[in-house]
Amino acid sequence: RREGSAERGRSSPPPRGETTSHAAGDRGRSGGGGDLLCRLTLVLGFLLPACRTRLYTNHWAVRIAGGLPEANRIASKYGYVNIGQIGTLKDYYHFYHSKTIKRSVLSSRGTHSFISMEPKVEWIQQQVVKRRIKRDYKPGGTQSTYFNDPKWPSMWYMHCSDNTHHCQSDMNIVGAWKRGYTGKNVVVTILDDGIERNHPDLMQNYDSQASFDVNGNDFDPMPRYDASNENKHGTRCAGEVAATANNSHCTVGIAFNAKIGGVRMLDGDVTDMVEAKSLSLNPQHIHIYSASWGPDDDGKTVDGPASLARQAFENGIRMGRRGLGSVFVWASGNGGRSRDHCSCDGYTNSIYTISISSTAESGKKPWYLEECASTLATTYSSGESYDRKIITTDLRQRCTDSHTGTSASAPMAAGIIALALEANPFLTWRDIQHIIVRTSRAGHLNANDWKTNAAGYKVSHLYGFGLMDAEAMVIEAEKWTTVPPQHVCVENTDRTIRPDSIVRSIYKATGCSDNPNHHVIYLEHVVVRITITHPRRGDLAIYLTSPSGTRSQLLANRLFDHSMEGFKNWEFMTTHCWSEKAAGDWILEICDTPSQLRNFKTPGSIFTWPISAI
Ligand SMILES: *[C@@H]1O[C@H](CO)[C@@H](O)[C@H](O)[C@H]1NC(C)=O
Ligand SMILES: [Ca+2]
Ligand SMILES: [Ca+2]
Repeated sequence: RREGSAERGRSSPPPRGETTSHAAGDRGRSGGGGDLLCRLTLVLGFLLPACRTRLYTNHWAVRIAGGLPEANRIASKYGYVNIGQIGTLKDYYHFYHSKTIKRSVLSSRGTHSFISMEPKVEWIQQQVVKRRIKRDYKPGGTQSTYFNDPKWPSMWYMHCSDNTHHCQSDMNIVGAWKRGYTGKNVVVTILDDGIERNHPDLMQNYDSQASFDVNGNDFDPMPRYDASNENKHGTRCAGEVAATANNSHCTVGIAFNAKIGGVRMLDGDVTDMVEAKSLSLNPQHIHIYSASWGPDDDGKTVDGPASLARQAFENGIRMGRRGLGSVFVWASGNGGRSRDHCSCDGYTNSIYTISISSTAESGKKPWYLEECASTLATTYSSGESYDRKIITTDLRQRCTDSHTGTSASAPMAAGIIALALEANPFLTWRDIQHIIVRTSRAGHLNANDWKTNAAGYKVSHLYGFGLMDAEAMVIEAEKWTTVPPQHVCVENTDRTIRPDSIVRSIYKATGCSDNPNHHVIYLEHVVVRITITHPRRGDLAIYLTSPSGTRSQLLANRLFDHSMEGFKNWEFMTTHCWSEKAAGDWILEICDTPSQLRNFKTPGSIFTWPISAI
């Protein structure tokens, strides 16, 4: 569990296999359709008339490639005024036509409408009037969504700014609700120690088809009760996602209309098979799997999914959700105090999982946080003892305000992703990662390593791309166009690097430009598979610099890692080069800082890095 100290350890070999990705090609997006009006029916207290008559305006959204001069030329040819690019949407322009009726129930006809036949016009949409919803609920709190759940007023991470503590951001969850998204038709399961399915705040959304007891091999995931309430963890995570809203009980889930299930799999021996069964439960029914556990966060373990769990991940992303891909959300780890580094955890390090870090209410780094380059984004959780914690459902039909650690952050992310999946159920597993990269924000999160990569995204080893933003995610999801198929380019360099204190190795990558099926133009994940023999693994630090100059730390020194096993085909992953170009010189640096604990009589090290990546 990623909240306390009880961890499980395994001794399976490190993973290997498929690596890096990205998708080449067109990054165009289509605009949000007029159908939206019908979707925005009930928006928490604001009852909107469903599917009202459309009111057309004399404003158009137009997509034209070729830059501003071309857009201006086309605008004047058909009698429009080009008001300019639509926000940050490249190639999308706001056109205005003064000669049409300002508000009409009929879409506009006339010579200006021939613009749609213009070959350079890729897409055009006359704008329809939408009901204006007040979104300035933040200042003062007078517009705050009101729920009668007793814990609602103290749920700071959902409506922090109308709270006396004045936190800085609340992940805009209420903003997503007000746009009509509360998780309807989305199914989430919690892979953990069970779920109290008859909890008054969970029973309404409980989904037996998203539940199983792998430990007991039956269909009932009820936790095993003992005096110490050891098995409270899954129930706590579940409430964060989908506790019922406004039922006068306990809390409000982030996706309070989602279906929630639980898999009881941590209350017994965890094996590769137990993991594989859990990760592959009912993949045509379950959309999101949330896991807040992993190998020991003791700062000396290197472990990841073994062959069955790997297959479960791969089947999930290929076949789950009818080919759109199961969504696996993972807690990045709680080993901060043991100076653990999440690159040594093959679950968080996997390209198939969305690895989630935590930040405290203040935006400060929590003591348990593990840094690494594979973290995608961050949600709130506990921090110092005076910082507030996470409020959720608890075992024995109770409620708690002390859920903590990255354990609390992963289900929060799962809930936010559920809102985005309601906004657009056709998002693939990679679309979701792209949307998270684009919408998460550095904001007030405190780190000394924030950098902007060549694609313009701010990223940190503490927080990935930053704090998740639910409203920005549903807006992006609504208009999202599926990314092109993933290309995997594996470039092999078998080289041995002489032992030294720092070795630098430059590898000139093409991004597989000679093979159209593998050619990677823009990067998503970059994986470097490394084999190192070394007398003390914890003395190593590894950095990778992309052709655009973005430097990721793939491994940090680990104080407690005295292992002589080195790394055998271990896959280090970084998200920091997201959307950068793949081709060019990659620089791998391995720094060996001999600690006092090192036995100097042991011979030096041999590094090879079959770089399988890009
Ligand atoms: C919650 O329920 C109360 C009645 O107990 C009602 O007055 C209120 O409008 C409800 N809130 C929302 C947001 O639906
Ligand atoms: Ca409730
Ligand atoms: Ca860890």
